[in-house]
Amino acid sequence: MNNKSTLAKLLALVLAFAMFAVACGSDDDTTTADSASNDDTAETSSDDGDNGSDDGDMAEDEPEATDDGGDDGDMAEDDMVEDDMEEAEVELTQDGGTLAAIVGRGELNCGVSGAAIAFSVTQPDGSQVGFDADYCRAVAAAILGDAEAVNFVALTAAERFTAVQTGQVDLLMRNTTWTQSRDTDVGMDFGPTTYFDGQQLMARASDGFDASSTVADIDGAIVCTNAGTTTEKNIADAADASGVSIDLQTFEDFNIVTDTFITGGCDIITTDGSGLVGRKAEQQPADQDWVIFPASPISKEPLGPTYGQNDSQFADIVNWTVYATLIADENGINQSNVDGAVADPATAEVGRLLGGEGELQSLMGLPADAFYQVISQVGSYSDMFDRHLTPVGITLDGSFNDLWTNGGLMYPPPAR
Ligand SMILES: N[C@@H](CCC(=O)N[C@@H](CS)C(=O)NCC(=O)O)C(=O)O
Repeated sequence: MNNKSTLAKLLALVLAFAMFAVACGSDDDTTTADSASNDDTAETSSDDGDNGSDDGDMAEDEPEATDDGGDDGDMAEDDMVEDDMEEAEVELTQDGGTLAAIVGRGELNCGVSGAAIAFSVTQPDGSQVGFDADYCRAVAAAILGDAEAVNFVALTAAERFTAVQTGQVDLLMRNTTWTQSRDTDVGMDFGPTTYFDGQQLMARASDGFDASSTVADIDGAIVCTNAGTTTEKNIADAADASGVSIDLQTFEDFNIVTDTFITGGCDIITTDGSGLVGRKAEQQPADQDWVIFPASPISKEPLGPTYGQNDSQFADIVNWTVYATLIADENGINQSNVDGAVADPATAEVGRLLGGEGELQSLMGLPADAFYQVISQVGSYSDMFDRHLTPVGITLDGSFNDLWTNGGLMYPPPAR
């Protein structure tokens, strides 16, 4: 027994040394090994913080082959695997099957809120209207050539991540903030931000609030929001930081949050600034004056597409659909002039983007004219913004959501 365990320890030592030697074998490997060990450290501390939650464990239990293309962690082992295993890794990370599933069923399952004014609102006939709903349509247009081939699934904030993890939805477009824990612990990946938002508060002017109010002014207030959001955590942190005590009440549905505010059950409601602007535009009673503050939001809320982890083909499709809507704007192309642009592209990039010579869409399994279909059937980024967000009073010009050429944060990579 003793001899055996000593032998096992010796073997483990030799193996560990061999792994270290391989990891440090070349400049490239050293770089990767360093970043791998940094990743490992980060993962360990995040798991600790999470009290070993199932989600964190699940991420670790994932087969190596589906784990971020093998880039993070265990690089040395990766170097030692046989060639055929490396090929298997590439296949799995290139195509997790989502595209084939969508094509097979003939529609995209897309999770939305259904109650987020200007982003996705369920209509009496069951259809969805809004900026997020249009991004679902854009992805359907890219994949299936039909913007209407979407099965919308209305989800509360608390329901949404399970719907992605279980594959109930292929894509989630639901005012969802990209955060570190959601991206790493919960089995999901995030695409490019489609709306740079930030959390604010809304109160009645008759209670003494105005646009210059701050979190320091809300001591003793009943503050309401919806459960399962970044919002509830941010406001608790902000109240602590400002040394005020609040009565935080959470509800499953933001419609109930707003109704409770209207009838006086909440002094303050808080969520993404865009949500407050939408609610004020559509629901402020004639005898109330609602004010939004603080002028500078209390958090960053980068909202965008969310999908299941480790399907890089589908991730590419969603990401480049978003980029295509922005590249169109960079080139002055929108729904009304895209046909002229296809017939006579002003630049080589426009030609490639819309399916002409040198097009790149086929490389990700899409029809060559996928992004022409997106712009033609749904529109460019500014088309969608103007259709849904401008009418409730949200401004594009000069905001974070403007193109980088106008001083904003929207900077799509080149279609090359
Ligand atoms: N961005 C935050 C908040 C998302 C959220 O739930 N926003 C509200 C207000 S815009 C909403 O979508 N309400 C509609 C609903 O609850 O269905 C998050 O990802 O946690």
